[in-house]
Amino acid sequence: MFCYQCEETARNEGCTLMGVCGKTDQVANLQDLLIYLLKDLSIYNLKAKELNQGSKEVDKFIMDSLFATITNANFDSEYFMNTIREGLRLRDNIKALVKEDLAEASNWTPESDDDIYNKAQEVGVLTTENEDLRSLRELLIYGIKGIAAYAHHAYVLEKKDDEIMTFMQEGLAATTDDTLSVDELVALVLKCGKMGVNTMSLLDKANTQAYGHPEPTQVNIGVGENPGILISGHDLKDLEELLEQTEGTGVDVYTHSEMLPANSYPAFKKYDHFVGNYGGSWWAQKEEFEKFNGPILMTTNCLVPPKDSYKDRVYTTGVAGFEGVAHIDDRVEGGVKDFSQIIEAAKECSAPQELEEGHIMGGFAHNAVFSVADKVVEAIKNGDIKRFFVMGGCDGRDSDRDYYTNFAKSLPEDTVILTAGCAKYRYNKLDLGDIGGIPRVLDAGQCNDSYSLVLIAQKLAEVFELEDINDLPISYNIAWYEQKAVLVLLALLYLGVRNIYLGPKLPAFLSENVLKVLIEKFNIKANSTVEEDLMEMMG
Ligand code: FSO
Ligand code: SF4
Repeated sequence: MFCYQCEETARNEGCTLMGVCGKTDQVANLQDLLIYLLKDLSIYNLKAKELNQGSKEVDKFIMDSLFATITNANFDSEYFMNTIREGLRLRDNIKALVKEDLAEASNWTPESDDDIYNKAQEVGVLTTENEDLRSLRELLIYGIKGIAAYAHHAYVLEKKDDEIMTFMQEGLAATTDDTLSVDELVALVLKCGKMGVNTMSLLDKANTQAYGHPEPTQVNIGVGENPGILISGHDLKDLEELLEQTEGTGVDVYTHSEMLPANSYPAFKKYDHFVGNYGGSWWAQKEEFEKFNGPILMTTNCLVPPKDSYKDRVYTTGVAGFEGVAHIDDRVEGGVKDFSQIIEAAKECSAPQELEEGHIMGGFAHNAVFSVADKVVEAIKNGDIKRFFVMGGCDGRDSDRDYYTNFAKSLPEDTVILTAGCAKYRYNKLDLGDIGGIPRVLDAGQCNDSYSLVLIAQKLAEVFELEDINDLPISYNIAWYEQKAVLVLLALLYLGVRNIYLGPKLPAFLSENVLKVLIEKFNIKANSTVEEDLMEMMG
C-alpha cells in the first residue's frame, strides 16, 4: 500500500505498512483499485454523455465510491470487494453501450478474488512516476473526493446537479491523460475549487430548505438520565429519521463531533429528546464512546477503529463501514432507514456518563450572521472589531494541534474567530467572551459550512465596497486533516483568497514544485509558531 491523502500520514511521507488511521494494507489496495476503475468508468460515462446516453446509476456509483475512500469512512474489505464487482458490472454495461475501447482498465476482467487482490497491488498512487504529475493528479482526486462527499449529502436531500457529477468524472478521467500539461492540470485543480463552491452552495440549499436556517443556539454539553444514542458524522437526513423514530421511546439522542451543528437547525430543535452534544472531535472517540454507554451511529467518515469494549455498540450506515460492525441498510426509494435495532439496543443501556456540563454556542451560519450584519459592520467601523480570523477545517490527534488552542487564546480581545468543521473543538469551550453581544467564536457549522464563511466575507466586501476580498481585515489560519478540507482549501483559492496559513503540516502529497506554484500564485504558507503567525497576520 501507499497512501498519503491525509495530514496524519506516516512520517509525513506516506503510509506503507498500515494506515495511521487504522486502514489495513488490503483495504488501502482495494481502494486504489476502486479509484482505478472509477477513472475508466468516468471515461466511458463521459463518452456516453456525449451520446446522450450517460448513466445516472454510474453518476451515483462514482460519487458514493469516492466518498467511501475518504479517510476514516470505510475500513471494510468486503465492502470494497463488492463495490469493485459492481463497478465492473457497470463498466461492462456502459462499454457495450459506447461500443469503443477507450481505456486501459476496461480490458481487465478478474476471474477470482485473488485476481482482484493481485490487481489491487499494481494500480496505486505510485504508478505515476513523475512526482509533480502525481502530486497534481492526487491533489485533484482528493478535491474531487471532497466534492463527492458534499454532493452525496445534497443528493440524499434530493438536490442533484449534473454539472457537478460530470466534473467529478472529467477530473478523474484527466488523471489518466498523459498529454495534459502542468498548466492544464493546475487549471483543473482550480476548477475543482469552483465546483467545490457550487457543491457547498447546493448542500447549503439542501440543508436549509429541509431543516431551516441554523439559528444562534446554546447547545447543552451535559447529559440526561435516559439511555441515549450518539450520532456522529455529517448526514442530517439520518439524524432526522433517527429523531423521528426515537420520539416517545424513552431513548435520547446526542450528537458527536461534526454532528454538533445539527443542534442549531430549527427542524431538529423541536425534539425534546434531542439533548445536545456529547464529547469533542472525532479523534477523542475511543474514550468518549466507552463512556457514552449507549449505541453509536456513524453516518459518514470520522470513524476510528473501535475498541472491543464498545464495538458491539457501534453501527455504521451509508458509505461508512467497519468489519464486524453492524451496518444499517440504505433507505429504499421513498422510504426511510430502519433504526429499530439501535433503538431496541439503547433501551438496554444505561444513561451516558457525564463528561462535562454547560453549553457551547453554535448556529452562526450566513443567515444568522447576516441578520446581525448591521451590528457587525458598526463594530468594525468603530474599531470594536479589528480583525476576523477564519480558523475552519479539521481537528486531529497530534499534540501539535495545541497550536490552535494557543492561537485562539493569544488573539487580541478585539478580534473574532469564524469557524466551521471540527477544528473548532480546539477552542470552542474556552471562554473567549463577546464583543458587544457578538460572540468571539462564530461557529458556522460543519466543514461544508465553510461556504457560510465565504458568503460572510463576500458580504463584508460588498458593504465596505472592496473589490478584492483580500483587502478585508480577515486572516485565514486553516487546519486540515482529510480530503474535504482539501476541497475547502481549493474553494478558497478559486475565490482568490491569498495568504492562507495552512497547518499543522503541509500536505505530503504536495511536491516541492507544486507547492512552489501554490506559493507563487496564492502565497500559501505553512504555519509556524503562534507568536510569529499572529504578528504577521495582525500586520
Ligand atoms: Fe473535520 Fe474532516 Fe468535517 Fe471530519 S473536516 S475531519 S470530523 O471530516 O468532519 O470537519
Ligand atoms: Fe495513512 Fe491517512 Fe491514508 Fe490513513 S488515510 S492510510 S492515515 S495517509
